Amino acid sequence: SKEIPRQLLTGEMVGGWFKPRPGDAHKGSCGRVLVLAGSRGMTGAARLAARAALRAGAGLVTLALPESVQLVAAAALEEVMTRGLPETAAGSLDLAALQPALEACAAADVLVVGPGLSCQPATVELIRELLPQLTVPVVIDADALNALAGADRLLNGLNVPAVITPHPGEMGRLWGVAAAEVQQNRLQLAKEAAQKWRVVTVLKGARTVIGTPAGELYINPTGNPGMATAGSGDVLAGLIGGLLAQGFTPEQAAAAGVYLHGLAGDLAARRLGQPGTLAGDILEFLPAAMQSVL
Ligand code: NPW
Ligand code: AMP
Ligand code: MG
Repeated sequence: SKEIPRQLLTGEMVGGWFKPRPGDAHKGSCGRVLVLAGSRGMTGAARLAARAALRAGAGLVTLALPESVQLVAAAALEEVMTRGLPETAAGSLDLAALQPALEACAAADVLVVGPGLSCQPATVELIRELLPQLTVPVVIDADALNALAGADRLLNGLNVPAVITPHPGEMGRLWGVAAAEVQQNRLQLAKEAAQKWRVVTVLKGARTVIGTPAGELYINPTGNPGMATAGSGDVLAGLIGGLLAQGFTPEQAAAAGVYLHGLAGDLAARRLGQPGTLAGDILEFLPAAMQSVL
């Protein structure tokens, strides 16, 4: 079979994309991230993504989530600001959240959308209305990707740079094939999807593959099966958003995020063992992972 050209990510590449902070940096100049995530029963995903954006180095992070879970989420988040938005009877974001969500986006540099949103019909509708109106770069994960299943053409209608972060199940729903078929053809699919949708495509799983709209492919050597744990992907989405907000290009943010997320998972597993590693531990080891490439 024909070899598809691809590049293995290295710590040297990733370290080279970090610029030292100017001495007069302030929190407003280090990137403002809005995380639109969470629903009743899945506030953890939203909190992990928001904290990961801060760990990436973003100066200010706001988590916007259904109003009935705002206070419980806020109680477990010291550094993150929160904003409650209109919700459905099931406790997920309602279509009525569209205008306030767009306002919050306009005050941010980057949007991270999807973790823990749920697939309630009104939430799906909200995502489908919101994405074409965005004016800031976006990281699209989890239920925001599920909302695009059968409507993937909306990706081509984006007016902003985007990174999508599907796991094989989400990629299968988006592409219209089974997850097993995605796994048989990871490189080709990541490349084709990135070129078709013109978004940086992070196809997750052991040896995550990153496809770019220009047709390049990167493969990630870091990470371990200890990362197959609830919330792991939610950390990655926030991390990529936080890097994007600091001036990384979408390609760099995706590649560096994936590499550092895996490295943090490796450091966590070395200390805690693979079965005992939690997504929150990956978050705690992110600073050490970042320092090791700088
Ligand atoms: P299977 O099981 O093998 O048939 P879903 P989710 C497949 C939130 N979370 N290789 C898998 O296939 C998320 O953010 C909240 C092969 C299955 O069909 C989302 O909003 C948490 N197949 C929501 O939950 C912590 C693979 O995909 C499907 C695969 C649902 O997201 C947990 C599973 O994916 C969670 O993050 C692989 N490597 N990976 C919280 N604390 O609040 C996945 N699949 O149905 O999209 O469910 O990923 O859990
Ligand atoms: P999610 O399914 O959205 O929570 O994402 C899971 C995250 O953990 C992704 O970043 C995957 O690449 C990573 N991950 C899961 N399983 C493995 C594995 N066996 N080896 C390396 N990374 C993994
Ligand atoms: Mg996920």
